[in-house]
Amino acid sequence: MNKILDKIEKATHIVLISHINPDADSIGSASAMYSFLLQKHKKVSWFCKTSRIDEKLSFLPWFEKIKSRFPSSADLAISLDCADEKRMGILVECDLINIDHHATNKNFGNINLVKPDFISTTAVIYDFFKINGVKINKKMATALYTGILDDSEFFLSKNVDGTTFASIYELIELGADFKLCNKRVAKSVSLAALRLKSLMFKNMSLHESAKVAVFCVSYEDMRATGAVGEDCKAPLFESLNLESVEVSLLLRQRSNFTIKCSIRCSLDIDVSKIASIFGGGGHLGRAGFEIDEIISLDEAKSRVLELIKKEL
Ligand SMILES: [Mn+2]
Repeated sequence: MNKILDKIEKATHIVLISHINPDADSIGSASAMYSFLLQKHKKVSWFCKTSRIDEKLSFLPWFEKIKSRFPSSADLAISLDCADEKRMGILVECDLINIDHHATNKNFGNINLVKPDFISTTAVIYDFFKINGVKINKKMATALYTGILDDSEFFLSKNVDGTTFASIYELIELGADFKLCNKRVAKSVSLAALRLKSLMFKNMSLHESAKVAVFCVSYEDMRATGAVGEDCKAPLFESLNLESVEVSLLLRQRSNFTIKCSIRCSLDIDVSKIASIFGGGGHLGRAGFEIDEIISLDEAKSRVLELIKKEL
């Protein structure tokens, strides 16, 4: 742990890295770290390769500081919630601290703080702050709460336990603006996201006696609705509530015609094994990967379905 504080102490310009297509956990982690590094009187930058970030996260402290250009003068980088190096979207040449909670993380940093049994990267950081006696202000508490809220699927995921609620209680005591977080992250939905959702459910197909739900989202669907990649997540989760469904698969075509895949599962199937075959990663019930070959959504669907069938 102190190796991390040591590295931070010695650095002059630190860049925080949120992953490509960042979620609330990656943005929340970096936001809390940003405040912490300012407390340490460090020069801080925040890098995210994705230039169009979900607006609903813009209430998080320092959000406006996010840049899609990597600062050349940084002498230390900290990656947050990046399951693998590729997720950073850049080849980091300076020292790197890797903070994450994905079981498939291969410890690609010079220093690694990777805790697979933690519900979110924000939970890892909260623990790090507590162990090291860091003063957690309201901004930090709000950012940490947001990551836990989203990665725990609003406190409904399988790995939620008493520790999760204890942390939430403490963060609210520390001044987390949880009502604002709930409103922005859990309650508000854009018209584009709602339109995408209706399209996704209209085109959803069921396989293996309706145990597997599959969504194919074309680039045209994304363009027509104006939705962002993150907007596919809610319908994907919701499909697991269908009484017969155990596994849900999303295949989303990107503007360059590569395909982004996400798998969610309500059983104890290690879907990250499937993701690993394609060079991706994840956790027990959720995984993601990319198919870099230019193939049709139908072709991708049959390839991945074949692998899912083997796991069922
Ligand atoms: Mn996460």
